[in-house]
Amino acid sequence: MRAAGDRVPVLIDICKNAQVESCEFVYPEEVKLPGYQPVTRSPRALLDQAVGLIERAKKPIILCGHGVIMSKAEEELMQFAVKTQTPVASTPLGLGAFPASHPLSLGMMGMHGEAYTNMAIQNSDLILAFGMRFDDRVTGTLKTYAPKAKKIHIEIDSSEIHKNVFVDVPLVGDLKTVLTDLIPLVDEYDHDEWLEEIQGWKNEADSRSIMNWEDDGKLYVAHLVADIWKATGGNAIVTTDVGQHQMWAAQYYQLEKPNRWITSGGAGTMGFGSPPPSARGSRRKTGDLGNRRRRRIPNDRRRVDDCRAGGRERQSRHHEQQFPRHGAAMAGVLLRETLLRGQHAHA
Ligand SMILES: Cc1ncc(C[n+]2csc(CCOP(=O)(O)OP(=O)(O)O)c2C)c(N)n1
Repeated sequence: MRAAGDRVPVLIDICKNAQVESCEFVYPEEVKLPGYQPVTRSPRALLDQAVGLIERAKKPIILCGHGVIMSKAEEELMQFAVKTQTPVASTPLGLGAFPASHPLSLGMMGMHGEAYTNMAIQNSDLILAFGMRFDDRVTGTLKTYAPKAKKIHIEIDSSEIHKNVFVDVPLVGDLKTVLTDLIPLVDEYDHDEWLEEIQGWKNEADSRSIMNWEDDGKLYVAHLVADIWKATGGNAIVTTDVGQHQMWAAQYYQLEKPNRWITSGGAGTMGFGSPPPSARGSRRKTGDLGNRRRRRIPNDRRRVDDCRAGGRERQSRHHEQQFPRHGAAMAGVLLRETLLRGQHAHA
């Protein structure tokens, strides 16, 4: 399936005779799976329906999921958002697909997301869901989820359509292909009033934000993560385990680019934080559990293992031994030490 272009977790079930018999193995040049023929393009009639909804929308919002990164559709997302002046909220795994510093970026949505982002979703009249699956961590109670919004869902996995949230226009296909088809069909819009309304919620939230607190001599994780973000110029590859520190990293490490955020999503098991940074030498793995690709990385990109205070002690000796010679382990140790010192300072 990976060779066929999809990058999802794959269960390999090896039957008994394959385990005990022997044969000549030739690696196939082209993989053809009769039972796996994903649709990559949406029909024009459905695209036109989507265009109609986009045309009528006064308060549209894009929900950007991991699918944007898997489909390599970051550029198309940017083109669509800018052309239609539609703000972009991100799922935890979609972070980095749209630059956090962009004026249309609303950051992370959902249970651990920004309140103003969730306000924008709840008050929107059109949701454009790009490569995301309306997980309960981003929707909350489905009965009250975005009640005024029409919904367009672009998603390669047809089993996700109408699964959690009923949508008005399902566009099953590869996001990059579907957006490439859709962008020329939509007009340019400005949604100044809507963007101002969101800005009002954002200003209100900013006035209470921990990021705007005066330095009172205490160490706050939000400030620490933001300082690491500044010190690394936002260019580090950030890996996390599962838990509160993961959400802090998601909230305060402002990602500008994709594939620098290695964290587990729906399959969130504690212990995830150990394998990614322990990839050998200066190699890295990118993406979610099912989306790991090894690549050489330039030495100037530092890894920050944001595993929280004390977390490392629980990890196995086996993994300890595999930490790379430079980079992540050091950053992880520094962060942990600083957090521990911070905790002691509070005690
Ligand atoms: C294997 C496993 N067991 C339990 C959980 C449920 N769980 C999610 S976060 C968490 C606490 C994690 O604590 P820690 O690693 O110290 O990180 P923190 O939340 O303090 O940042 C637990 C028990 C899980 N996700 N995976």
